[in-house]
Amino acid sequence: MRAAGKGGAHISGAEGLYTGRELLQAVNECAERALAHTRGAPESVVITLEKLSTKPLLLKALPVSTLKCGSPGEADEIAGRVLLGLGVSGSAVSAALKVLRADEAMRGAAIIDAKTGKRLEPDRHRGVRTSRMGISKGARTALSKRLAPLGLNTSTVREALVLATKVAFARGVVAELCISDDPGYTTGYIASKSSGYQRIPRIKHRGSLHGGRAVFVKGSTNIPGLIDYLQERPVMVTGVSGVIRKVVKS
Ligand code: WAQ
Ligand code: MG
Repeated sequence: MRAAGKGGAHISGAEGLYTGRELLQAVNECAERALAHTRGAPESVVITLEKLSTKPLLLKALPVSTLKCGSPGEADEIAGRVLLGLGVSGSAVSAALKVLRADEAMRGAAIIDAKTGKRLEPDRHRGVRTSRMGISKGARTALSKRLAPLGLNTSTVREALVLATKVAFARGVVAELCISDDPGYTTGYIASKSSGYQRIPRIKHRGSLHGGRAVFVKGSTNIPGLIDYLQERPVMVTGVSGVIRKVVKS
């Protein structure tokens, strides 16, 4: 689903993989979400349905943890520190934060060279939209069971975890940094195959419309290949990892 406001400005998007009757329910939920979005009323909503022509790649969801963070300023420091530990340079983190904290949110993610901080996606206005990922019924039930005791069993968290899992398993990806563009949602995350999905509370002030995603990649990455994987390759999360109860110090 894609919902846009005046002049095509990004309001909301969503994607998933569904079978049978789930599909109609998903279409309904997408329409509802688009029409009642906190970023504003859309001028257009486009819902596209496509049949998969290849079997999805099956992945286990990244483990979830929550870092201790008190403010957006602290979040930037934490992001710098955690990402440096994963091999992302200070200049690459700065380049990412510039995009994620810009007034106008992109529809997709910026792709950034983890060493040089150079933007690598061909369309810098749109970015690259990760699509064709979903979660099996069994994994969704298992995930809900693990997230519920922590008050984290929301579609926002579940969908972000599925997306982050697909991105983390891409060839060449070092890490991902995300800030929601919803004015009422102030938690972001850092995700990677080695560190899992680390939530960062209070990464932005309530009410702000900025947000975005940055995917940090090794310099040697085949960018067209990466974009093809992110946009086209169907990925299904069919298993879950642990959810760490305690807030962890970064
Ligand atoms: N592919 C690439 N980039 C995307 C996609 C996608 N499918 N969906 C969103 N983005 C980019 C786009 O620039 C948005 O402006 C930005 O990310 C934020 O999207 O554990 O809600 O859907 O508590 O607002 C993460 C924390 C929530 C969840 C993320 O993102 C938690 C969220 P949003
Ligand atoms: Mg949003």
